[in-house]
Amino acid sequence: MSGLIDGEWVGTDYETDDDGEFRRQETTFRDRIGPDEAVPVEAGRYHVYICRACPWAHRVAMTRALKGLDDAISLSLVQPERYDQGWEFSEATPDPLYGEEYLRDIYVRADPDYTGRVTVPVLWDRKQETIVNNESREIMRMLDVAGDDLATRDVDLYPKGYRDEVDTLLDDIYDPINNGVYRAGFADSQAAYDRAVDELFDALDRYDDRLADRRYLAGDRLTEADLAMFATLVRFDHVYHTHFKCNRRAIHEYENLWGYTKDLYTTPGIERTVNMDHITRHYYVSHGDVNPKRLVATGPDIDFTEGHDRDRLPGGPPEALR
Ligand SMILES: N[C@@H](CCC(=O)N[C@@H](CS)C(=O)NCC(=O)O)C(=O)O
Repeated sequence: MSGLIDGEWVGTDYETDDDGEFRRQETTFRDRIGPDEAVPVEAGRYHVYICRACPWAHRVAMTRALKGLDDAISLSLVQPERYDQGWEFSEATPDPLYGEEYLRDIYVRADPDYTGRVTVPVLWDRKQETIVNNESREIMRMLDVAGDDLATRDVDLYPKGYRDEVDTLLDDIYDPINNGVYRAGFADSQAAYDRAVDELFDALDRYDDRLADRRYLAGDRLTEADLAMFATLVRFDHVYHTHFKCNRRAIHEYENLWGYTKDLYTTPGIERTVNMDHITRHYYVSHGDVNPKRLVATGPDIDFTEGHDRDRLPGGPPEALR
């Protein structure tokens, strides 16, 4: 067990099961913000703690940026490197709410007896001084749907008529792709690694095909599923390919996935949520068991802004982003 046990810090190791397979823990704070929920939608009430390196947190940061929720929902960062005390605040990335030293202090404020991992993203309620939710998929959905009342831009990432497909896509890419890179990187046995890598590249091939005649995963509309996919793809060539040994192929070598990644990167609002310096520092430095010398790899030399040919496909970014 890592993270906190009954509010006491016990460390940051990742556990694998008897087969050497990495198992991600279920998250525990699962309240919802919404007009019919216990937690109301209110400007200025909520804060999100994220790390720019984290792909799960990235979904939330992108939703906030695309919908123009910056003034309504505040956001702050933790230091990208994570050592044995877990996520830290620093002079460059202070805790704006309480001036705490570690993110775990925020978890203990929410629940003095908290048992579980201390993860980002965290959605914090300033009024009740507690964590509303720490599950990225749910926070993304809350900001997207409930956050509509506070949004300054008409951007709907869970459009009616697409909802079942978006949910199916989010489920379908989670295990082999979003979590698949971690299953490869944190595997403790060759068999677990081989399984993860096979499933990952099978899924990437499948999605490369799917994107041949669709601009986005669900078709002509940009949706939450694209944000979830992009968060993994944009990190892939710099960290997952080398650090997590997902090196059968790089994303910039795929015919459609590469153009798709560049298309999303250059969608107004997205680029400012990507911090490749934080991404590389986090991965190469934080996992001492995977990369004991903690040297940060510097490549590859690829340009997410070099242009793409996705405009030929039907659809495009929401009007409000053009
Ligand atoms: N299920 C969570 C997972 C979040 C997660 O695992 N975040 C990572 C960073 S990429 C983390 O904070 N790890 C710290 C730890 O597990 O100790 C979500 O999607 O929000």
